[in-house]
Amino acid sequence: MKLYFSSGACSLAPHIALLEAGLPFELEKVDLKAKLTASGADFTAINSKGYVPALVMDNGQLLTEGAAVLQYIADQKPEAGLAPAVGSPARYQLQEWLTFISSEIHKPMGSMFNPAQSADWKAAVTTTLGKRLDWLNKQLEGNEYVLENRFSVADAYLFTVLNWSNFVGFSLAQWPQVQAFMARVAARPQVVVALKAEGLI
Ligand SMILES: N[C@@H](CCC(=O)N[C@@H](CS)C(=O)NCC(=O)O)C(=O)O
Repeated sequence: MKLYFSSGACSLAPHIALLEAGLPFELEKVDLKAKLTASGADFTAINSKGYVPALVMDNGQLLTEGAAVLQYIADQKPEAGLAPAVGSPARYQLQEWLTFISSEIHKPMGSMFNPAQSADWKAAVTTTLGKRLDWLNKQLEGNEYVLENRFSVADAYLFTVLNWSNFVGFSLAQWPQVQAFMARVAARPQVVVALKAEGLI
């Protein structure tokens, strides 16, 4: 497998998942502005969507969209327990979490990096994100992780997109369970490996 990534971007989640699963993989960094890979290839020729994450699967085909990439990785090593079994009720709950993280947190939090974001737009995003984090904070009461209280690819994704709060001036201080979750995930040995590999710590 080969993961195309950009430091600290949403591709950090599959990077963490690959490490947590203990699977062999290659990494190639992408300059998202220039749309060039570290080896000088045109990234849009690899992924015509032009964004990360993009994973070359073991059969050589490209898979994009974080929620799909994360589930593919988890399913390559079921014994690592990063996703419930396909077809089980818990698997649909994992998909519920991945969809929630993608649409309700990833995209609004990501919009805060946009230099064209107006003050009104930023205020609206901040309000909506606050409601989502109020809800998330309650879900984490008494739970170390979001699904069945064990680490899954949903936690890797949630950690990745909430980590952007450090870069966009969005404090998590109002949500103590969320803050504790971030510290818990950041302390996992394979997460530390991923953060170091991406130059984030
Ligand atoms: N729908 C995609 C969105 C991926 C995405 O937002 N990627 C960002 C980094 S976090 C990116 O590569 N942006 C560069 C661009 O769109 O040109 C997914 O869920 O994987």
